[in-house]
Amino acid sequence: MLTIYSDDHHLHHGRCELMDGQLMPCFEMPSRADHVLQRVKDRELGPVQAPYDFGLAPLQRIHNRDYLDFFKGAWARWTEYGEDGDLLPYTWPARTLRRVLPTSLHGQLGYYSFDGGAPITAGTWQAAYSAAQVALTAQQAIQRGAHSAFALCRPPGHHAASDLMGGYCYLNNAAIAAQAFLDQGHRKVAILDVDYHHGNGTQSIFYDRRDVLFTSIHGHPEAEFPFFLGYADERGEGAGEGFNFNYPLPAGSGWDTWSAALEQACREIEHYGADILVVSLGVDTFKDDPISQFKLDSPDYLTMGARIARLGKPTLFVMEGGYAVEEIGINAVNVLEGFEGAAQ
Ligand code: SS9
Ligand code: ZN
Repeated sequence: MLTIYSDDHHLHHGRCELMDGQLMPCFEMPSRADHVLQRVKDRELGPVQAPYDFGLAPLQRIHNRDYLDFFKGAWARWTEYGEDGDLLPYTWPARTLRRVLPTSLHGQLGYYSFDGGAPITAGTWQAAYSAAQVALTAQQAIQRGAHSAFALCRPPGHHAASDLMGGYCYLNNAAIAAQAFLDQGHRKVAILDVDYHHGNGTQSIFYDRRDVLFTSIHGHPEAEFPFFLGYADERGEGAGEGFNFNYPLPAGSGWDTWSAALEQACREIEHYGADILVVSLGVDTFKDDPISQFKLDSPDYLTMGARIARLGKPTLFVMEGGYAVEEIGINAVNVLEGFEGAAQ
């Protein structure tokens, strides 16, 4: 399988995040992607190529122009204050407040984010832009006839909505790639989000559309980030009604529970008749993940990949979460090897 990768992800390294009342080093760190790349090479998964630059237009198909402008320019505005620490929001337009766009940097940052978990650093825009190009380059490989490809993206994307950052995510790499497939002539794209956390950004982007089916298996939002989306009764709206499927599972879920949900998601994807499958590949479902509560073990990821392959669709894998840094490479590449072993 072809892997697309860029070293540009190193340009994004958030310093810390709030965890249990303390500032901790960010769990979403550059070594994550380095470990995955190393495993791709160790296992001789296939060639590793740098991304092409498709520019801003495919990003603008998913993200609002004002949001992209804000994100691109935020760091320069921050340095004008003489600051060089991470730029983090601290006030959001929650209930009772107005959804106005203030003029101040921090007001705007609150407007364009939904949590305090997406630090902007000097290189965040460039790293996130590059991650989107990685996804688009892998998408192009499939468009040109490859049966599968792996976009080794970092920072991840599935929590990012059309004009919101959060949960370590800024640009929704999977959504940008899914839209590119549609723009290049495909009619039905299915997204399968296997990250431990609900892909709230991806769901919201496609919620009122039927040309993208969104399915997600994740920790129940009653108890887990992002808390305010990802419930089973969210089925889509308007033209998109019936094209959104959430499978929230309790903490402690292992492979038996998880794979039963995967069966249901696969049934929906088959019933939908997708031309293309985009997998939001998070491996924070692993038993030793430091911020998650599922119990999948490394061999389970081989089985996961094999099951996905049986759908028989051209498949784009887009890297999302996974914070057990030592094992992230093994687990992510196991999915890809399981897929290749079972794909015809
Ligand atoms: C508090 C926990 C916030 C956010 C998780 C985002 C996962 C992205 N530090 N957790 S896949
Ligand atoms: Zn996650």
